[in-house]
Amino acid sequence: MEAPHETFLKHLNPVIDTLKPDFLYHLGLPSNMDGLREAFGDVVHVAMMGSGPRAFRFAQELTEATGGKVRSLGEEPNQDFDLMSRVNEEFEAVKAGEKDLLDSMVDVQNWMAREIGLPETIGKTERFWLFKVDTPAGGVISVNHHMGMPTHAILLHEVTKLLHHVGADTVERPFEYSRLGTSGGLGIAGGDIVVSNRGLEASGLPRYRIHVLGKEIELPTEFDPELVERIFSCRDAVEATVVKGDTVSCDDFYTEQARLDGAFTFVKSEAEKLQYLNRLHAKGARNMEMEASGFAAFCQHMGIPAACIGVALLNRLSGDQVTALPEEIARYSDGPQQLLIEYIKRQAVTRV
Ligand code: R2B
Ligand code: URA
Repeated sequence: MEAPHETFLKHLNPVIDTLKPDFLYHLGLPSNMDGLREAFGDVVHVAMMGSGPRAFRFAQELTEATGGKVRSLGEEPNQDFDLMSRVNEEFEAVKAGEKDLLDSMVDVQNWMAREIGLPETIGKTERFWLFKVDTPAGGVISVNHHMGMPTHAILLHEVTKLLHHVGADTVERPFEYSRLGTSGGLGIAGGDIVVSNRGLEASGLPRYRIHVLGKEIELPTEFDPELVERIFSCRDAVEATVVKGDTVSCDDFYTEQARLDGAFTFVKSEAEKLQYLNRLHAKGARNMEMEASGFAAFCQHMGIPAACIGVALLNRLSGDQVTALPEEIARYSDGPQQLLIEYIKRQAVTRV
């Protein structure tokens, strides 16, 4: 039984310490699972991004860039492991209806990854793809959060509970969170990166509102100014233009983002749309997406230093459709990843 530790987290719910185990349902990880503390007890940073494949690539690039090591909760790499005969057995089991094809694909993906030191998923993959990399700066989780504040909030609750259960939330070494994402630029070009000062709701106000017991609760939405500055100061390491600004978070890509190309639209004209977007720009907003304000509110409430790094896929003052080619989008999406990798590398130097 581990001794209780002093947590840096604010407003941490004491009930979770009475749950034996606390089942982190969407991650598929019970808090008393073997190996969990060894795998996650050293986490100093959690990088979150929309898509599972992007979380995989970030973990892979981070491993390579830092000389880090991929962490697994599965079997250790083993000289006697015969990948092809295991894949064959798996194929026979699926053919015979003894194993589900999709479960089998995740196992095969992880066996292949383990053979060559690529990131492996930890926990179940139905909702989130979670990877862990041991870097010289400490443990880093790379995980996807899907689209929008509701799924991101579920991930934030469960990852934070996970890190508390494994004792990573110490006062001596508080962990940090980041979101790496895509967005619509406001007066900035495709490929430009915004490190957010704070999140704004679609009205342009710096707040995040939720309803609890039928009553509205309003939370502030500031990112950690010191972490924002530390990440921003790494911009010399990336080719893209990096700016600081506010980020507008909406509950839809189409309707709330005032697009004229949704299945329906409440916006009557291009002029009406531009009036709204220009008003946000004049107030200091530089991009528009779907998570920053809920993310900032969660982290500010719990005292977790957090930053949001969003790349523009287009300038919304010039259009609505994302017409960038797939290779351009891949290059744009790599910008925030490279910025954060540089930050993590510099943290390793500071910590030595
Ligand atoms: C940016 O991109 C996604 C929508 O395409 C959404 O998750 C966001 O915030
Ligand atoms: N993601 C968004 O939410 N909006 C955009 O315009 C582009 C990406």
